[in-house]
Amino acid sequence: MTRGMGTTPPPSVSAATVTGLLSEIAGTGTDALRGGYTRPVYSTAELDLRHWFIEQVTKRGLTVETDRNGAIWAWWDVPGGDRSNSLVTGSHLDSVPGGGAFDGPLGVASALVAVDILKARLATPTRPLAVVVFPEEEGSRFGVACLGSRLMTGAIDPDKARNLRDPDGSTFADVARANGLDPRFIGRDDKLLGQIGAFVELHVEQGRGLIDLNQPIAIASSILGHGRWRLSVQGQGNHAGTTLMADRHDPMVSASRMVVAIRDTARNQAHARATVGRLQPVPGGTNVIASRVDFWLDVRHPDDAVTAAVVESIHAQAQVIAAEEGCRVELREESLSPTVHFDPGLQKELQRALPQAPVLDTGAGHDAGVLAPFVPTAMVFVRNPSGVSHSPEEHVVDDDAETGAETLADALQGLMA
Ligand code: HGY
Ligand code: MN
Ligand code: MN
Repeated sequence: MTRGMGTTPPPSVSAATVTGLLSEIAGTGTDALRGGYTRPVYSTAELDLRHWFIEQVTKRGLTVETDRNGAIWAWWDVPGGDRSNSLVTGSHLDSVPGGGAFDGPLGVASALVAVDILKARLATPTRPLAVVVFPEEEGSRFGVACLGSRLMTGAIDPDKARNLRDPDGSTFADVARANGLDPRFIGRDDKLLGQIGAFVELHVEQGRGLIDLNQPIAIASSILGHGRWRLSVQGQGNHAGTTLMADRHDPMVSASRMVVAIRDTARNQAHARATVGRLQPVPGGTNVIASRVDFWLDVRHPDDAVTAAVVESIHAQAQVIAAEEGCRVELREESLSPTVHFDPGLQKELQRALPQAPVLDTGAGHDAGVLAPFVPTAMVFVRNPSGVSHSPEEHVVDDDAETGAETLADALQGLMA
């Protein structure tokens, strides 16, 4: 891997390493049941990670601010403090249930080490630099992915956000208020958006691209369009022992047939991906025929019109299945993100700084994808030798982790020139 800009100071100067920083949080939010990490936004685990981040950036002399939507911004200001045309990097600290150690935290830890490297190379930044941690990137608690960056860009209606509920029934407004935000003021932040000259997010690769290319680092070209829909299947709850098979209207059977139909529909559509990873029977008793089954559908495709057509076909099939089973089904869109192509100019700048890095698209959503329509945005991926993500198996080897941080520092320095 050739270095793009400058030479990295001897280890003694940038004492922190990505691996070392990640080891500091390795015990936070571990999930004994699922394995891996469960760090939903504003949970004790995620709050501990927020405190860790604030400690780290304070140690680096950065100015820490939390915005109206709960994102934490750590600024390395230029003399005089003008923040226009700033360079922003960072990622998220929340996780999916049973997630890996790197999805989110790798981007945050790499940004911290990149700041160390840049501080060793430059007395003061020629552009203001900020490290940001966005809340609820995974949407694991309130159901909408990238909730923090969607609020900041106005991509979600603040009222809809305030009324989002977590599995316990708490609203985002209540949880945000309990964590120091004023829910009346969540929403688009033109001032903050206007300050961002470029956003570069480093992230663990969540596929096999870099393994097959035998490269440690890639530059992102695009993010597959993706959405989430909730299907509620209404049947007749009843007793498992006294209800004859012929007399049943079992939503669990309907939902199960629908899940297989979803798989078949996606299999028959080139480049489509459809997933049901979460299913909730009500009431959920072993000896009870469910009265209702809710499940969530995740559909992705490079062409947004095809995503819509796949969902429409799934909905039509679900209605036929429900009717055959004497049930009813309702489908409701929960979030939708169009396919995003990153800023070509920024991508060229990164390619100049990282001449050997291949350019890859991704099927995973990111805050960078939400910001892309509003500010020049780019992403850098770090090799994941497991090729697996949203799972405890997700991995990054130490050398690649450090290469990622140095690459990020090179890229940021290139954008400072
Ligand atoms: O779901 C995604 O693609 C991302 O990991 N939030
Ligand atoms: Mn992520
Ligand atoms: Mn993720």
